[in-house]
Amino acid sequence: MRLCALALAMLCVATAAKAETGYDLWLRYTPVEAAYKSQYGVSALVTGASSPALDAARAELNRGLSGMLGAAPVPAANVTVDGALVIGTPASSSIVAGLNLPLKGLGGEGYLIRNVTITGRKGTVIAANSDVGVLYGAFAYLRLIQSRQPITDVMSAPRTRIRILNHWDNLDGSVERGYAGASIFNWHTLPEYVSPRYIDYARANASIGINGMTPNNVNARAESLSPAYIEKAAALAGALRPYGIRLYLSVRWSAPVEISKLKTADPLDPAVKQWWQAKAAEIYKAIPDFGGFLVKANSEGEPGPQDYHRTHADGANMIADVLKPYGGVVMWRAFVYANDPKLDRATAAYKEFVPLDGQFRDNVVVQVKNGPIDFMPREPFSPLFAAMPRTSLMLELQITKEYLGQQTHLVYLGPLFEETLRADTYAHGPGSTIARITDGSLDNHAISGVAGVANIGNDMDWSGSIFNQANWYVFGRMAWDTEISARTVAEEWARQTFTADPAFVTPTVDMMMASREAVVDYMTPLGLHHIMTNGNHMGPAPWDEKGPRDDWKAVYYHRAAADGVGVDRVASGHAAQYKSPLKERFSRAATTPEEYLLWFHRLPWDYRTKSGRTLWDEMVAHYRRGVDSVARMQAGWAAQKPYVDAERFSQVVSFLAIQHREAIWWRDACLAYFAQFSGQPFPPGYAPKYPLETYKAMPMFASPPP
Ligand code: GCW
Repeated sequence: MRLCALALAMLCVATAAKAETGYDLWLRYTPVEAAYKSQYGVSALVTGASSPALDAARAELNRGLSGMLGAAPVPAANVTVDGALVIGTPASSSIVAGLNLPLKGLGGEGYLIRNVTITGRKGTVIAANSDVGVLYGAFAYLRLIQSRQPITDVMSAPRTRIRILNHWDNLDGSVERGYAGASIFNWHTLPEYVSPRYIDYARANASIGINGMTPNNVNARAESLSPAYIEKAAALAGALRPYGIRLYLSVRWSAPVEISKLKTADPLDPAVKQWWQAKAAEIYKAIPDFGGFLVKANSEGEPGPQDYHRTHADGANMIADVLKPYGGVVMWRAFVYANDPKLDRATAAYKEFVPLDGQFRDNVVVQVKNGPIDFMPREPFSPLFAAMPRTSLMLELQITKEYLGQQTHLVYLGPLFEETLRADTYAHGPGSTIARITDGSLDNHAISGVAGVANIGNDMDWSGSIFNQANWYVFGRMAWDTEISARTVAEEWARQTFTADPAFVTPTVDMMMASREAVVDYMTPLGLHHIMTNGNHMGPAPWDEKGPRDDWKAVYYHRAAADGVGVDRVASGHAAQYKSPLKERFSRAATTPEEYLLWFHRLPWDYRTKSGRTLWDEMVAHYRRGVDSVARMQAGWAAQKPYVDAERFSQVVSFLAIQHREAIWWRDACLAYFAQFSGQPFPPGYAPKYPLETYKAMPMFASPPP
């Protein structure tokens, strides 16, 4: 009897999903169901010459296949059995060379997966022109198995050259706008100790095609360029190199003054240029494949060439010339806005950068945030994208969700990234999408790229929540393939991260796809923006009118009063920064897409929206809808319990509860505030629970009970 109970208990343990911390991300490699075993079986792994990237590919295939199929494939030098997997380049493998595969169009990073017959045996080949291409192919092959898709012929090459994570990590281990713990980069223990976590970080990035990273904050410290830190960075670069990931550094413009006591950091001063030349020589000696510099200059108080009455182009070009002999690039950020109360912040970057078009060296790429202000839940795309045809432009996206609920809110960013990439700028007529500007094809630029502000920290699950991992994932997949759809990527991710069972995947992906519109609705509907708490950017504070500068106060961004709400950005000249027909469209409220209504226009509270409701009633409806969507997400997730291990399941349950409470907080605080001006009553049953003063008095991170 006792034995029987024991056997039953053991059976239960064996069948219940194993608790997971999330550390393995989407690279879990759990066993495939028996029905799939024959479909994916690999008898032998056939490799040629070895190299760091090929060894990484082989190690990953062994790890993945042994996890999923129960045993690692037998290593072999030749194909002697059916079911062999051959990997390599024409240079590293005579078998690959002999297959005469169409590798030409794949460039230096693309790959091909193909079912082939070799010496009469059926097998599969993963081939590329470079070793790192083979590594990308190995990850794609494992992705097919993990997501239970058939191994059919695949050819894929990245559309962009630089696919880079920007970590806003400080040297002391803190992370600016980080919600996933402290930095994973430990500058204290580098260079001697290369944490195994760096390798897992590299694996995760390579698996989604990311090929660059800056480990230090754009609000940079000069110390990053000191000899000691260059040595530390070199050790990190060495760990990432086999995975095709290049290290770049954020640099502080005044570093020559701070490190070497130069009198100036004027880019046209010969001594300053010499300093950078010597610094570049020192860096490239330690890191031969160093990628280049990322610069935040004359932005939010950071030093820059304008301190010496020089332009952004003067600054960028000087260091570009220094990096040129080594093949390095300069990523110069366009996130600038002067402290000028008369200037509309949304127009600022355009005004400073467009006059410089044509003046930048060909190894400078100007890095532009997706929207004109700052990573809001929704913004129109930045008009800069269409206005600098003679400059390489990179798109900067934010993965870390500074303004979209940070750690806990389940917001899948795929739809936001897709909306940006597919936006038509009309730079050269219809079809001039941000994707084609970012990939360099619209104006034939050699440098192209996408940067993502990372959401990675030393939390066990890397990203602060399981669903935040999807945002890291979709960033990489879309940087590689700017045309891939957000839904396709969500499906891939959900299948690998949880299970390929359609009963789980379909509702989960639906939930993810709806989540971005939900956050827009409960935070900033109808083109509202920047109405969050000053400083931590977390909760609602449309009433905020404190702070050293006008454009850091919430009231600057909505100007609610009895006569209306919104910013007249036709008057400010912002609408006219867009190309026709957008500028005409955005210049009239009636033709402006309603999601941007109050971004471009200041309208009376009784303005009739497309639904026939007044602007006030429409605003109330959106805020309500946002909260209702989160309630639906909670109910939907509750039904997924049978498919997910308890640990990850319950994290999502708890975080959705926080999100629901905070969505109500956003809705009610904002409506209580705007109601003072609207002059219209709440629709019956819609009034916020507390008076405005209660919302205003909440301490940090606290919201009133719903
Ligand atoms: O989004 C804002 C952030 C700052 C950040 C800045 C930038 C790194 O609030 O923390 O600084 O943008 O992008 O430079």
